[in-house]
Amino acid sequence: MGSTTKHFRTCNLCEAMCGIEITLEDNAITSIKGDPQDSFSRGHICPKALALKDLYEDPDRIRAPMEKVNGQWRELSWEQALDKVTARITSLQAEHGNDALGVYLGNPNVHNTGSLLMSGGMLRALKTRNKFSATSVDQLPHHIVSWKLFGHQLRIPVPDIDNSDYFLMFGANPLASNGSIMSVADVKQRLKDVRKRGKVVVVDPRRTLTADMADAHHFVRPGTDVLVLLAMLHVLFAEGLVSTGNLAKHLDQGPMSLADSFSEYTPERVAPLTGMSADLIRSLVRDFCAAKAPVMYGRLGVSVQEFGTLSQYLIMLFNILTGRLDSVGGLMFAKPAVDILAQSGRGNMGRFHSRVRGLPEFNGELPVATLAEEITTPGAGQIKGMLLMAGNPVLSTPNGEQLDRAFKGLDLLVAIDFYINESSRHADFILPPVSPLEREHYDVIFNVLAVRNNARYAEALFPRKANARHDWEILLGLRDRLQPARGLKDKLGRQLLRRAGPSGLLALLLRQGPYGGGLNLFKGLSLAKLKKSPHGIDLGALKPALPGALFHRDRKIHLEAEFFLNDVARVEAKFFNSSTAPDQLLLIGRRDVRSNNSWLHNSHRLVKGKDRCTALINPLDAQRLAIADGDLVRVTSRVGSVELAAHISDEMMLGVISIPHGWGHNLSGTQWQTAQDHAGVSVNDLTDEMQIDELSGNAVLNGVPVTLSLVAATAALSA
Ligand SMILES: Nc1nc2c(c(=O)[nH]1)N[C@H]1C(S)=C(S)[C@@H](COP(=O)(O)OP(=O)(O)OC[C@H]3O[C@@H](n4cnc5c(=O)[nH]c(N)nc54)[C@H](O)[C@@H]3O)O[C@H]1N2
Ligand SMILES: Nc1nc2c(c(=O)[nH]1)N[C@H]1C(S)=C(S)[C@@H](COP(=O)(O)OP(=O)(O)OC[C@H]3O[C@@H](n4cnc5c(=O)[nH]c(N)nc54)[C@H](O)[C@@H]3O)O[C@H]1N2
Ligand code: SF4
Ligand SMILES: [Mo]
Repeated sequence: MGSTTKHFRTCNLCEAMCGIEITLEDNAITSIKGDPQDSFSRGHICPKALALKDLYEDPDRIRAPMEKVNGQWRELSWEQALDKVTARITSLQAEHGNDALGVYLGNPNVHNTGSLLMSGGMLRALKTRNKFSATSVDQLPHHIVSWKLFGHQLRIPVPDIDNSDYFLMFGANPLASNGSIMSVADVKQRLKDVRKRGKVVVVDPRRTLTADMADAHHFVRPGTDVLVLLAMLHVLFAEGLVSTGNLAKHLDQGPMSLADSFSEYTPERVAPLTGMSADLIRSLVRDFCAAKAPVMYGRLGVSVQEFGTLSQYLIMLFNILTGRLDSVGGLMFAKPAVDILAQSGRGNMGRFHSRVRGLPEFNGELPVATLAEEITTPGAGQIKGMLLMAGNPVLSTPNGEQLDRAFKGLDLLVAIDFYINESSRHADFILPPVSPLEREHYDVIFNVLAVRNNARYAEALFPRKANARHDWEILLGLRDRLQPARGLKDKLGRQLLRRAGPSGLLALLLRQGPYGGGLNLFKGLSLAKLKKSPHGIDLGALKPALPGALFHRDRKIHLEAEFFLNDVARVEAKFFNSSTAPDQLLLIGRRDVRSNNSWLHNSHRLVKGKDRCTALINPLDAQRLAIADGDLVRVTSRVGSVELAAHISDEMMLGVISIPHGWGHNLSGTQWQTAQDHAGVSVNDLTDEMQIDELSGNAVLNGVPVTLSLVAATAALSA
């Protein structure tokens, strides 16, 4: 008889932090289930959790460092690989300057405890200003709003979903995404509970799964949320509904002076542009204000549009002016056990600008929409080499095709990744870390954004093999070579850090954190206690946290009207002084619960079945263009065109088309067999790198103008 063991941990694949129970028989995974005893997720799980097993077992996963020589991959030892990469980076920077090396950090870094806690020194050792990340195709507006208003880019409040009775949601589909900037496992049940107390209302150009279960769903024309929000603030002032309540004492200025900014934006004026009637906009405000514990939440659909930052500001302002920030059932600040805010930069903006287009840095990073031109435009400071860490920007950033060509022309590309993806296929070196189950896990970031305070830690399920490396070990290995220790103290410090590893740092941070015992080793939350609590420790509901949560020296919320509301001039120019071509459709994205950005398509169980990379269009648009369900259509934008099957559905707003991102696995040289069989096309071959939210530099991925035409009818295709 073989041995059966159970292992409990949190799934690190998305922001929901589900507790899972993994069963091992003779050291092989036989099941992954939701852990009903988990203090946070109460047994919830989604189909992606099983991909953790697939990732671990995947024969396509790279397990040894590799170098491409004359177009052929060959394996290296870790010593050889790290030495060679260091030599190449050093000579590149010696010849062309430090900024000639660009870095791109992808999304999985924030789901990786070791990378989060240990990468700082390595990034500094690279001495380059050309740092980019997935932040600027995602949540950059949220950081800017929190940095300006609360004094720290990570001081982001989240909906207190468990106590809310009116949940007004713009541009989010948590039933597919499992929640974002709102870590909330089991979101479906939690939204059902909101409905029992009151209402869930969704504003989205598509009737999504979330919209389907809501009390009301309203179509909005992509990219016009800013107009709806300006009008909602207009109504708030015009109808005397501003009521900051307890928040008043925390504001740096009286809010009534802001009224003028919204005076022009009557619901009647914006209605024809947004597709939402004036009556509807008024009723949204009135219903919100009539509820006991309402909250307004806006997420990715709002962030990645032309007025993403202004829109996120207006959502925050609306919550503030109705007294819904730091209030039970409103937007609240979490109190995580690891106070990562104390350990990280508060934010900074515009200290330098990108070389070619002059876009501002935020927190030391430049907008990724400018990456390709920084590689292809000659001159001092041109990027000649790239380090990709857990990212796939060819599929995930605007005008991916152009970036793909740019990567091809680089002198050096190094990827820290366990797959050869559409971006790392151009690499000279691949440095593969272990897969998620081979490392310890604690959610350092997502507990900052959790709807309930809690702490969970899991050790590696499988110890890493002797010839494998953790991400953090790769990073330290490169750092030690690029910037050798200076003096004995530095040397000892580095040895200590390496020996401590992520869990050593975590133990310290938990002790120093708000629930830790500090110097008293017998008191408070500690790593040892977490190790003895496989289902995690619940640290209670979110609690009001002002003014302590604020980082500004005066301990006030800064309304920063000038910085944000100056952008209204751009709104005026865009919507009221220009016209759009009549035959254009607006393109938006979409997420599916069985997909995760660009990288889980190598798991057969997640990609099998119906093709999910389709163009969703409204029946009337289809009729006008003589397109039938299943027909092959061509979608064209300023930057490119793609061909894929159309799927006709009245879940789409008229004039809007939706294509999911993360597909397009038909490029040669990648190393994922299954994904290639379910290739799809990349929507980011349509999104436009020149279309950005000018206030932040964030990419515009929703509301991209495209045209649509029939390539071949299904009948012809099957003939
Ligand atoms: N059009 C459109 N584009 C979008 C979006 C959209 O909605 N529409 N969404 C955007 C958003 S929100 C995001 S976050 C980005 C994501 O964009 P990226 O972060 O660029 O891409 P991912 O698809 O997450 O690719 C992650 C890579 O990391 C590797 N990886 C996974 N785990 C680890 C690990 O632990 N260590 C290392 N070293 N590597 C690992 C995977 O193998 C994969 O190759 O895409 C953005 N792009
Ligand atoms: N299954 C799955 N889960 C994921 C991911 C994944 O790829 N797959 N990715 C993870 C990541 S990195 C992130 S950042 C989160 C994102 O999580 P969410 O913020 O929930 O993002 P989406 O599911 O893309 O939902 C965005 C919604 O915005 C709508 N939308 C598009 N344009 C507009 C617009 O102009 N106005 C309005 N009001 N709405 C608009 C879209 O139709 C869509 O329903 O999901 C995470 N979770
Ligand atoms: S929702 Fe799915 S992918 Fe996200 S943490 Fe839970 S099980 Fe993992
Ligand atoms: Mo994201």
